[in-house]
Amino acid sequence: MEFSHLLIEKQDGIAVLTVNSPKTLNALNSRIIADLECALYELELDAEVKVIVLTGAGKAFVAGADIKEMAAMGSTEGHQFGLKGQRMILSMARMETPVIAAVNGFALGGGLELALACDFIYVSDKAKLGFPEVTLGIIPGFGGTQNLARRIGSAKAGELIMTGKMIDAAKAEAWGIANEVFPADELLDKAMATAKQICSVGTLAVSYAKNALIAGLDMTREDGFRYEAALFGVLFGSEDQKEGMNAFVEKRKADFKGQ
Ligand code: DAK
Repeated sequence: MEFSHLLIEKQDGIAVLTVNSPKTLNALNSRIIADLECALYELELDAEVKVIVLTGAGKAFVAGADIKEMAAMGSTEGHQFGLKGQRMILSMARMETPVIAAVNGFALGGGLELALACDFIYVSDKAKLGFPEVTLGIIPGFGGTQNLARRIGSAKAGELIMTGKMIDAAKAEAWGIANEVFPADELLDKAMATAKQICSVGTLAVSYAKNALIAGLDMTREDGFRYEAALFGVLFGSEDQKEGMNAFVEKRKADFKGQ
């Protein structure tokens, strides 16, 4: 399927999904939100794709939801817009395929929420992150209050969300929003190298690990342990587990099939 403001490039099990509307700093309008949900679903169903790298064209990752579109909305349209965005964000958590955010520039508001919905975030040294919603008289609405507080705690999340200020890449890393900062011209290569590493390990194990990590966040510790044990057990019925362990014993490289 073709998407007017998304680019998809696939190579060796990795799909690079680029939000491509640089004139408006990749701001998320209803069309782009719907297309992103569709594209992610399509990539999830593609057996060749083991990892997705999400990035933006030009100087922004995504500078937020489209303020010009939102400015004209009434409450029904605002509600529909919010539901659409939340559905896209929630569906990312349910995906089996890991998604790495390569934040190349501004990740603001809905853009930061999109990055936070990825499994982890790499940032360029040019990136600026923040939740400017309060400067517009609103609050984050694509799960930002929940996902950021879970990631870095309510105090730091509160400082970002209640002030609307932007932070730079170094602070994003120090605060635990970003895993690592890279020079801008190396960001994509670094994300691709990590994606390649993920492609080389047990595909089924990766998706179960993602599932355990995300589902466990909403469980008690004990329920999380039980859930982890159940998934652990299921993997012992998989070909990947046999292949991984046999390859170790036979001193050869494992050839995982994701089954
Ligand atoms: N929306 C629409 N257009 C945007 C945009 C945005 N978020 N961000 C930038 N643009 C457009 C600019 O208007 C400009 O277009 P023209 O004027 O040339 O037509 C073009 O992109 C280039 O931007 P600038 O000229 O401003 O570029 P600068 O480098 O000078 O500044 C900037 C970059 C990122 C500091 C600045 O553009 C900026 O402050 N942008 C707005 C950032 C922002 O406030 N983002 C948060 C948006 S609010 C909801 C759920 C979620 C949300 C809402 C509802 N529900 C549940 C209902 C989410 C809300 C948000 O994300």
